[in-house]
Order: sequence, then C-alpha cells, then structure tokens
Amino acid sequence: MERTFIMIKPDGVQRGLVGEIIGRFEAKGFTLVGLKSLSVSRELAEEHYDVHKERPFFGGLVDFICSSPVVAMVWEGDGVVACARKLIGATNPLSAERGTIRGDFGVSVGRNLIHGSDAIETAQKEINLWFSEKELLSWEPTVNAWLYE
Ligand code: D4T
Repeated sequence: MERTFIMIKPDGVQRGLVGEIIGRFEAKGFTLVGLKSLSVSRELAEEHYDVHKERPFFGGLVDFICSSPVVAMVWEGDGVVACARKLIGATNPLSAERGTIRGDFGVSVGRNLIHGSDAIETAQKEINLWFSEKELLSWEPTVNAWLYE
C-alpha cells in the first residue's frame, strides 16, 4: 500500500498542535506506520530540502527546521500521498483553504507547520532518508474492513 512522509515542523510542535494534526490523519482513515520526535541535524535538513538549495529562503528554512524538535511520521493508505497534501493545504497558509491544517492554523509561509511528500517517488526517498527499515511497522488495523470495500 502507498506510504507518505509527514513532518510536523518546529512551529507545529511548539504550538501544541501535534495531537490535532495526528488526529486529522487518523480520523481520515490512514494508518500510522512510523513515528518519532527528533532534533534535526543540519545535514539531514539540508539533504531533505536539497531541491531548494539555490533558493533565497534555503538557509533560513534549514535554520528553522533545526531550531526545535520535529515529529516525523510515515502514514499509509490508498492515495495517501496526494490526499495528505490536500489535508495539509497550500504552501502559503494565508491562501490555504479553511479545513486544511495550514488554512486553519497558520499565517506565514516560513511557519507553515507541516511537510508532506509531493509525489510517490519523493515519498519513498524521504521515508528512506528519515527512517530505518526497523523503525517502520507493517500492520493492518482491524478497522480497515470498515474503511475499504
Ligand atoms: P514542504 O516541502 O515544507 O511540505 O512545503 P511545500 O511542498 O508546500 O512547499 P515548497 O516545497 O515550495 O517549500 C518548501 C518549504 O520552504 C518554505 N518556504 C517556501 C519558505 O520559507 N519561503 C518561501 O518563499 C517558500 C516558497 C516553506 C516550505
């Protein structure tokens, strides 16, 4: 089944939104297969955001991600990569729809609370970067019989 990488950024953790955010993924019906809280090294943050390394905001973004703990997760389910992006909302929280995480809780692009992989291929790469194989579970919640035909 499809998997995606989700990270609650330092602002989401500091603002006490970890439970709220995890609850939204749970309530939707996705399965949590990996979860840890960590202080991110500069090396990991730079690797994660490598695609943005030439952008003017790169240095500030890396500083921010390393400034305070994050919560890293892997969620599983049919179509979870694209659906998680919908639950998260647009990059700029001021443009994000109400009902999305960024739309409900954020006001600025540099403090947009949460990261979600943007494609299946990226998700695989990010999961491998943030988690070891033994940190990930393979399990099927009994409730799946009530979520899937
Ligand atoms: P992430 O990757 O964090 O899930 O965000 P998005 O996928 O929604 O957006 P992105 O890759 O374009 O941006 C990555 C990250 O950089 C921050 N950012 C972005 C910033 O601080 N200033 C900016 O001008 C932009 C465009 C926010 C998200």
